[in-house]
Amino acid sequence: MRLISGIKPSGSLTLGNYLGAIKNFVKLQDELKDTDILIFIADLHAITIPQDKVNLRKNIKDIAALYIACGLDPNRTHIFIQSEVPAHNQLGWIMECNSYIGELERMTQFKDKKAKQVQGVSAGLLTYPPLMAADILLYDANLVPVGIDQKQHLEMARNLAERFNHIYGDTFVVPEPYIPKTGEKIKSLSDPSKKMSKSDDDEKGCICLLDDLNIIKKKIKSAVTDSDTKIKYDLTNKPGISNLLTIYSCITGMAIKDIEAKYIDSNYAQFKADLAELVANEIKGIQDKYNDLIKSKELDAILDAGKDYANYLANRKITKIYNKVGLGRKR
Ligand code: AQP
Repeated sequence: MRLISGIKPSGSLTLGNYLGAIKNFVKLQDELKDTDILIFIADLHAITIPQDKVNLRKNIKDIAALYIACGLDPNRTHIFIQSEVPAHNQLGWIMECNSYIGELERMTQFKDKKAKQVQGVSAGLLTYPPLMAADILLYDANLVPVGIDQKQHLEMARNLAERFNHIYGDTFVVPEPYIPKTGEKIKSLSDPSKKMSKSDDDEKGCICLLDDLNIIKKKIKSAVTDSDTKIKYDLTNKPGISNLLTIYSCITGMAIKDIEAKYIDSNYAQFKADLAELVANEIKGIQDKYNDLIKSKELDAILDAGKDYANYLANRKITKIYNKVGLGRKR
């Protein structure tokens, strides 16, 4: 069994990335003892939207350090940077050549990002899913933990694997998504109708793992709720408070029903104050470890080891794929 997933360094990591993705990577790492685990930093995906090169480099290193600070164990999980494994691009191109423009244009994320883009929309934004398929299929990964918003891209990776296997013969493992039950979509604190995203310009809506702890508390205390007073999970009528309950549940592991019962006689201010403390405490632990790691030589050594292992697997696979497609000379 092999598990793979990644996060793109398109900004500073958010509480959404942590609760919807990284916390699950860690849980799976600890549960799936016999599984080979690869977690990468998807820097090639980040440049589908224009990035400042200094920020991009910082975000890449930050994510690597945060992966470990959040609990990924480099002795158990291979951590690497996508652009340091050229076979991702090689297979990405083959996947693009097996994708249809119509199906790419139908992807929700492409439509959303295209709508938000003020300047020209890059071709890379359209061909993001075939590259993501390559990221997964290159390693014959069975299991891909992602948030619900990435489910459509994963479906596309499955389709591309099946399409390729049909044309060229059995080559790829068809991957399964793994979507966590709670915390699958953490919403913006200022507009709970939209997802909390690291590239969101609205700073109040988003908690970054590297935010000052007092600012984190303030953001939670001023999160948008409603004019009612009951602490009750109701996505339609109380999206703000439902989002805060989801965050509370993800941090503590408590069931939403039990949290509702705990706060039955309480008010929003008390609930938010408690949640602010919980989140700040959790993030403090992460920041302490991050601060130790970020300037250390250890981080580069971990990324070098991850790069070597990923290149070893990926190069073996790409040779087989080139032979199946008939590219170059037989190797
Ligand atoms: N708000 C969220 N709630 C739950 N899960 C989330 N993820 C992202 N935001 C939330 C999950 O994090 C993983 C990494 O995502 P990504 O960086 O590769 O892409 P993304 O989903 O586009 O993340 P962002 O933060 O929204 O980035 P931008 O703003 O650049 O588009 C995925 O598993 C995702 O589901």
